[in-house]
This record gives sequence, C-alpha cells and structure tokens, in this order.
Amino acid sequence: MRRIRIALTAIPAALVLNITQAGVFPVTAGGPTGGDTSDASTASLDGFTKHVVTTGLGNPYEIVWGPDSFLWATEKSGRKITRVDPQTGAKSTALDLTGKAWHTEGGQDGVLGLALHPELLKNKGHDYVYVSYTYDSNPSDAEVDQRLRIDRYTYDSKTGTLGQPKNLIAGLASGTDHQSARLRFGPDGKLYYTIGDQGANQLQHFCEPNRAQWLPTQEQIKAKDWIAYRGKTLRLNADDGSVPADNPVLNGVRSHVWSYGFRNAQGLDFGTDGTLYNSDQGPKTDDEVNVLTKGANYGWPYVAGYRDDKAYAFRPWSASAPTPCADLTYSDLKVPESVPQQKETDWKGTFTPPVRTFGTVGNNHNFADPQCGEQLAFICWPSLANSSITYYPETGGITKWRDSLLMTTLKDGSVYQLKLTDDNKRVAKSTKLWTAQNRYRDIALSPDGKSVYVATDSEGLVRDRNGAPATTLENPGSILVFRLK
Ligand SMILES: [Ca+2]
Ligand SMILES: [Ca+2]
Repeated sequence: MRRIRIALTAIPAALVLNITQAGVFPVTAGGPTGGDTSDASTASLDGFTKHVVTTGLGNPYEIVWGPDSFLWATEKSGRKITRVDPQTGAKSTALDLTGKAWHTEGGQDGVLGLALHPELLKNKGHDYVYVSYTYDSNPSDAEVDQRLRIDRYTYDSKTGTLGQPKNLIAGLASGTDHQSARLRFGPDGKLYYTIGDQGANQLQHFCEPNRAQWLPTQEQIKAKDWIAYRGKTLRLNADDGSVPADNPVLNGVRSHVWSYGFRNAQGLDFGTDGTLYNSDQGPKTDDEVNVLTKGANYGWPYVAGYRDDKAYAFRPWSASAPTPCADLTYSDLKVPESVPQQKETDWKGTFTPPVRTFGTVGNNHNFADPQCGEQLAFICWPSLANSSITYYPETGGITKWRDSLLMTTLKDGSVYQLKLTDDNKRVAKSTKLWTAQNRYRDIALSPDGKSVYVATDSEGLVRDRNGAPATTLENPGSILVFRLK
C-alpha cells in the first residue's frame, strides 16, 4: 500500500496541490462549519453495521453495482477496472489500463469515470461499459501531454473482461487538478460527464485563465478543439460520442456542453423522475448541490454558492496589471493588489443558484486557522470537499432515506444524507450519517437499498477529530459497507 509520508510543516508544494484538487476533509468537531450545516447531526453507526468489503484498491474513484451482483470499481491510481465480489471481497481485473492510462502520484488523474449500459448482461447486444481516463496524447515525446478520453468497452461475461474498445471522445483537457470525472448513462440514453476547471487560477495553474465560463465556438467544435469544455457538464451520444441534436445552443453554437460554470463537480446522478443533480466543490467555502437543467449557467468562477458577496470574490490572477501574473507568487490567503477583484454581484449574467450549499460563511471568517498553518490551510477551510452524490430511490429499503441524495466528502470524512423536498428539486434537510478519518469518494447501493457501499481514497489529507490535518487513514483504498441492521 502506497502511503504518503510527509512532515506537516514541510509538505511539498506539488502534494499540497494535488491533495487540494482531490478535495479535502472538513472539521467534524470544533471546526469551521457554515450556518448551512447546522442541521448536520453528530455521526454514529446507530442502526447500521460497518464492514470492510475489500482493501488494496488503488484510489477507487467510481463504484457501481452491476447486474452481475458485483461491485464495479475504477482504480484511479491502480489504472484498472476491478470487479469486487461484495460477499467475499474477492477482486478480479476486468480491464488493466497500465501503460495506457496516465496517473500522476497524488494527482486527480488516472482511471476515473465509469458507467454501465442499462442493458448490460440483458442479452440485448448492449454489453457496454463506459470509462474515462487520462492518457499521454504524445507518448513519443518526453513531455507528458495529459488529455482525457471516454471509451466504450464490451464485456465478455465468460472471461469477466472488457475488450473491443471504441473511442467516443478524446483530447479533452486533463491534468492533476480538478478532473471531476463523473460519468452517467442518462434515462434518455445519452452519456453525461462532468469535466472540471483543471484548477485554473489557483496553485500551480494560477496564471491560467479559468475557462468555466467560456463557451465553444463553431470553429473549435469543427476542429475538435475542446479547450472551452473545462468546467462543464457534457452530454454525448452513447454510440459514437457525437453531439446530440437536442443539446442546447449556447452563444449560437451547439456542442457537447449541457450546462456550465463548474469548478470540480465530482457528484452527478439522476433521480427516478429524471432530475439531474450534481455536487460541485467550492473553493474555501460553498460546496454546492445543484439541479442541472439544459443550457444553464451555475456561476463559477464569478460566483461560489449563492450570488451573495459572502466570503468570496473572483480574483483572476491572469489579469494582474501592471505587474504580470508571471512575476507574482501564488497565495491562497493574500492576493496582491495588482490582481483585479470582481464581486459576485458585479456579474449580471443569468445565474442558476445551487439548491444547497455547505461551508457558507460570512465575510469576517478567518481562513488562516493556526491549527492548519499556511501550507495546509485548505484543510481547515469551511468547505467539505464533497466528492460524490448518489440518489436514494423511493423504493429503497431504508424508508426514511427515500428521495434523498447520499453525499460523500473528502475533507470532512463523512457521508451525508440530504433529504429532498417533495418536488425533489431542493434539499430539505442535511444529516451527517457516518464520520471517520477517511476520504470518502463514492457510493454504490445494493438492489434492496439496505447496503451502502462506500469507496475510500488510498492516501491524502483529512481532518482528524479535532479538525487538524492528518494523513493516517482508517480504511485506505477500501470499499466499506454500511448495512441496515
Ligand atoms: Ca455554482
Ligand atoms: Ca457566494
């Protein structure tokens, strides 16, 4: 098991960067919680048992319950797709992408999104599995030109392996920061995919303009130049990756873009009624849950959370003048005067607000918590680093959870239940279910809804019970199961 060993006072900048992107863990006690999390109750296992299903996974990223009654998992750093027997924990490799997929140690890149065709193993000729992964687009060159692709594979149930890859889209932006990378097969038969802002305007990419508000031009689409797809939800035809004819026309152009203005949307799921939810990691504050609609703009980087001018203003480092950005040193806490500031309310664009935020604080919040120091300050920030959402259906075996979203977090090391309102369009109540010194990454449900499988990162920073940074994880690289007693 690969572990990150670091002195907390001397954490390498690159590691801080990568872990920041990967999301982080919020404080569970005495830590910075926003007013909006006040109804989150103290975590306990009340009514549930907890078991380790399997360990030794290389940063499992997406887990899905398959029609073969196995858990299917992508391993971000393990560079493969693994099937896990939920009864025994036995693992078998369905697809090994070693040598094809690129992963940077500690980075958010690797084998990421996973979706199963709804007719997989139904004898209808649709035994398809979809995966997104990062690759080096020019392997003959010494430099790594990281890009991202989405491929369709065909499953052979006799051998338990995936083959016959068909590329749906390639050349998408990629890197070590803000990959997002949730993949869903929609009820409309289309593929939906979240692609992050790639960490532009922060950390090692602080001089790169953030493109989450950019919209593609017709010329770019024709040239398959996907530069403007950063910070978007994409919608693709599942058979060949082309642009669906009913995708929105934005700024006169129809493209793969379904909705836009996102930072690092690691959560994406459909409700039974077709409502599409996402979760988006906030910067220091304002992790979001959104209801996505066709063509809508969710505000980032002009707005974090609500358009309320609370504790966030857009500071585009690339626009620094007269001192050029290249002459500046990045800081999360002290932005130089030469970097312009745009208040959230200065932006007058059509904005779709989140349906819920976490870690929303007022303007007087002190982001320099001595418990974390400057280099690990992000661990103490109010944001939770929400890392996935899973719709809990109205047929689920845990009655009080019906029509909820289950949300995992990284910094907060917690699983939340977000009860939806009757119209399923807002979050009525947030309850913290379970907390441990883990980075919780994704959830899959058993068909009866009584077993909740939770994947954990293999490494990274979390908040300990006092809210201080910690690197020792209770269950690294695992799938856990919480089962209703
Ligand atoms: Ca937003
Ligand atoms: Ca705001």
